Amino acid sequence: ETLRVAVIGAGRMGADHIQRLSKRIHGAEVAAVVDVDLARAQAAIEGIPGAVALADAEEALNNGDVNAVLIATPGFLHEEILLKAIAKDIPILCEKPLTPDAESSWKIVQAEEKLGRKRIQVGFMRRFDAEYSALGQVIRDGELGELLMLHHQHRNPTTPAGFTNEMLINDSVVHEFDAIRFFTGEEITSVQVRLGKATKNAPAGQHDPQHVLIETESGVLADVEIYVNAKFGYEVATQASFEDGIVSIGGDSGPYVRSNGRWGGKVTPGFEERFGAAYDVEIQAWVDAALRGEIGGPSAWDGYATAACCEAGVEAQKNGEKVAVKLNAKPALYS
Ligand code: INS
Repeated sequence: ETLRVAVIGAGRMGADHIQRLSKRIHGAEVAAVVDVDLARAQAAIEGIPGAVALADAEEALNNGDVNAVLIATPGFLHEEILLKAIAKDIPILCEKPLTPDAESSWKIVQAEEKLGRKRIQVGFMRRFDAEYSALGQVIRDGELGELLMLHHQHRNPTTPAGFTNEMLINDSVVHEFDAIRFFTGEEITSVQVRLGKATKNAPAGQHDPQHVLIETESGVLADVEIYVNAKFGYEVATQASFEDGIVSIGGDSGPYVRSNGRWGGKVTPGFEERFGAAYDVEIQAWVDAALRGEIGGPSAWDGYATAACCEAGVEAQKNGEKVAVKLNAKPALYS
């Protein structure tokens, strides 16, 4: 059996997933690529036998050759496609964010609950990064005692056109919200955002960097430096403080070169390089689970809970206060 995947959105992430599905992933093939820009969809299916290019997501979902969907459009377009895909009862991989706000994410959770089984896996790929998963294991094994604090650095070289101030939270810090929930196994209870001195390199309307302070149910404190116009390259790193030790992950790795009176190495340019291997593991886990009728990673509940964190974060950006995260009761389907 093979997943015949419709990839919706042939932009930066979609194009990356199309290559992955057609070259590296076992048990899945690209059946259709959808993009409002049909020429972009056509370019994306080049060299992929049996794949069709379409301009409309619904047409792809109704195509008899399609039995799974990977949604890689911008977040504000996810809700409509998700509801249609849930109605089709097919495996869904939805890139983050699930949707841009808690209310629409809750609608998705409710639609899935009504369906009665988990069909949606949300694209939080950090859980599949070798170092992130190793740190998760250290925390669960308790080998360094209790986890007390998490310090996150999230730095991007630049932002694409149209990246708003809210997107620093909704598109970027959403990854840390998920990572913190993944590490602690707890929900996040509050978010505060402090706006300090800003770089001149940010586009108008964006305050960059920002400092985000987060608390979990048991009182683990986490902070995030989100800095999306950092110029030098792409960097996502975490330092975890335990009772009996400190663990750092995500720093640059070798080769370290000494030459001409200098030492150093190359900085990772973007998320495709930084998380390429994690995306491969993530998509393979999705495919393997989908072929068994299950999901292989974070669920729509995780998408909803992080959306609620983002909503608190965006409010906190505006008022500078510590904002409580409001969550509806977790449906039995997700526990
Ligand atoms: C991207 C992507 C990256 C993240 C960026 C975000 O959409 O999710 O992993 O580092 O901040 O804008």
